[in-house]
Amino acid sequence: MGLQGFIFSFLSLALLVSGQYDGSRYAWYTSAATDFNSALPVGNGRLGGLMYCTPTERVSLNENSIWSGPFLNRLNPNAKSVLTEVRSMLESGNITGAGQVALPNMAGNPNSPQHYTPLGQLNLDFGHSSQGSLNRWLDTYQGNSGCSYIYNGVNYTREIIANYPTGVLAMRLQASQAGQLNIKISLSRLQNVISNTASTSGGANSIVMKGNSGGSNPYFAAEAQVIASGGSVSASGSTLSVSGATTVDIFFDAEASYRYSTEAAAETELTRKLSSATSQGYQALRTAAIADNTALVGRVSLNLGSSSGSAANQPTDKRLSNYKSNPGNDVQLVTLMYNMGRHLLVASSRDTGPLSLPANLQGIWNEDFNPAWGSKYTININLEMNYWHAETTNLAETTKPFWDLLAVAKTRGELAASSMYGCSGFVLHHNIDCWGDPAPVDYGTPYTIWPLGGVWLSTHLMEHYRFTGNKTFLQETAWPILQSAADFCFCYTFLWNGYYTTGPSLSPENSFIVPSNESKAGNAEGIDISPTMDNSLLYQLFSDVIEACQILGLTSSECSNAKNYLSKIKPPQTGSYGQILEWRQEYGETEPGMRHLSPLFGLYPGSQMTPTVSSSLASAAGILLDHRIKYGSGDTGWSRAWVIACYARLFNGNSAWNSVQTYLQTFPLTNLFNSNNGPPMQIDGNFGFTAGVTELFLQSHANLVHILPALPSSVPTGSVTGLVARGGFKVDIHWSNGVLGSATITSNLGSTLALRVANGSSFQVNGQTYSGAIGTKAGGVYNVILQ
Ligand code: FUC
Repeated sequence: MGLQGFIFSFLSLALLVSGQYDGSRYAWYTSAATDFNSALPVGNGRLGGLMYCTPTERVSLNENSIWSGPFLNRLNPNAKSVLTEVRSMLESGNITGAGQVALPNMAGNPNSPQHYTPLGQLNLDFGHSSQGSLNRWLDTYQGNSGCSYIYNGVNYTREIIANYPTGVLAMRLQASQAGQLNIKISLSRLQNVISNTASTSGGANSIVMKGNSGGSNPYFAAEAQVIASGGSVSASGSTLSVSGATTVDIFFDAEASYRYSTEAAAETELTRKLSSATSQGYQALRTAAIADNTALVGRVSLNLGSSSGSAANQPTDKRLSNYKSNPGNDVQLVTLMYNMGRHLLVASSRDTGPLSLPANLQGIWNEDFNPAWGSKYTININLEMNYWHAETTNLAETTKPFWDLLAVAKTRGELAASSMYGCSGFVLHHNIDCWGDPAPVDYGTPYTIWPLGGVWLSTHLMEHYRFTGNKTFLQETAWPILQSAADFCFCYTFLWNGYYTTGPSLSPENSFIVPSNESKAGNAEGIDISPTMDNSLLYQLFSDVIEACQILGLTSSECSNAKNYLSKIKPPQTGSYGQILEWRQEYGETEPGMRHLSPLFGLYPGSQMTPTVSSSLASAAGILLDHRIKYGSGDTGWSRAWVIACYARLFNGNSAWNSVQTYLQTFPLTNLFNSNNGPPMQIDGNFGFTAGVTELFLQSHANLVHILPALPSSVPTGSVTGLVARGGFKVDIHWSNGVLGSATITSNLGSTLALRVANGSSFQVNGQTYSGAIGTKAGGVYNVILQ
């Protein structure tokens, strides 16, 4: 064994022997993964790997542009011709009839776009029949994963890293005694493999697997290169056999046609990345991967105190089960889950060039050729939620793939706007795929005909500017999309009772009971005009356009139109028990505990219903939220995460904390992937959880940097450092006994700083009593303590 190998094994053993992983940082287990939901995820933003650590390892592999097929034009050619008719039916109270005309004539054909598919798996047959003293871990800080176990008196270790700078995955396999590694290595895929060949020619041990989606597009080539020290390697068919080695390193890449115009170009890139990886070697790749990962993940540190006794020192699966009966004992599980949300975003969403792809419904990890909801981009909550914590937890770079896909979808959506609605600008409905397919998806009145998907996505653009102050981004990336989103809305909305109104539309994904005289009374329907969420989205979009115009000094027609339209957007209405109304009238509810909180967009992620902006709307939002919870809302991981954020926005830290605990008792799978209360995994809740918890400690959406807006009484003492507030402020907060100890605010941009502490406490900034917004200097540091 070389010295490096020895040191590595020694470190792994040291972890194993002490059994003391930091319970806020590591997910770890004493048994091998039994399925996808217990295997541990790494990723470099484009390639994903899930390691099982079973005796015969199967690392699940993904490349984020390998989807089920090429772009499908699914636009329904009848849409435009029925639009006016459907609208008039809705206006005149024929709700049932409107749905019956809208669905067959506007739904896409076929109903579904393409879906995300697996790349395949890396199989490692060690010939081991048992695993003693097994230990496996995921480090949410470094972004790597590994395991060790004993077989026949030899300690075996596996480690997987995802390296973003070079763009590869790599593994190191080791035995503690020289010459004890014998491994059969292969790549496999259940469908559509074109070729799969192992070779040792020219001294390079490699397996190359090529495949496609059944047709030629997308096409991909994947390659594993194997370097064995202290043994020999032979090739037969698609398998490489290593015998008598002590250390084996595997370097892996895959490149797909989504990003390359020819197969040859994709293969050239594959060769380039792998030759760079092998010439650096495992240790250098590992060091670079960790440096890159920790530079991002390490920006934020959350400390909510220590768990009681040894609660946080148990393996993660045990902690999850203990937490169900004893949530108060293991506060560090909140911190671990928080850190997991940031690890998973960094692993599944990086700028990998012009056609980067954002985290989909499963992030980047999927081993199913027919995954739940196609593992697509659902854009009536899920993709948005994936990025809620990106800006606030100091990972703004991870949003680049979001903008890339939005730009692709804009081009597609402009054709859809013209074909379906006779409008300029762009329209998206409630799902898109990697090609930005803008046509309506599935076939149901509560979800299919919803034309504001592009508007919701577009509201993220101005948010990015608010956090980063990046004017080049605002001008070059954001403005063309905002302009196009607004152009669609100017054309598509119509005046109804004095307000610019959407329709046929819906309130994702709720339905209501058709009132008497509005056709089939008592039936459940979803299609209507002027749902509250649409109004809130239009309000946000037009406000964003006006803000962008001011910042960029623009005078284009969108700037004046947005002002005109904004003045005619219907404000949220309240109903019989004081609640925010979901629709234009108070329909009977089909599902009082509906998981989507669509009418509360203005509470979170919007700001229309914030207590400091409108106490009456905030209180109506609270009434609806309480009503939803009373009847069982928050019953999927993502829904519960949204609930956390909403209670935090209402400054109700204790209700938010109840939902934090309910979340952890109900939704995490063994590997901490979020679920909808059991498999399949869906990653939005991981991200939403981190976003929601962040809102407890820092908010900045209402022109105020609000420190400790919703501190739960269960976490009286703690700290969080490195969060980001709008206006470009880095914020570190320490609190004890339920009140602010001190906050340190670093101004990145020199913006004006308006502050609020907790429930309006008096405080000082740099020794001066705070009496109103203060000017800051870029780089300036502002210390806040209570008066
Ligand atoms: C929406 C939700 C479902 C699920 C799916 C991916 O349809 O209502 O719960 O999250 O997206």
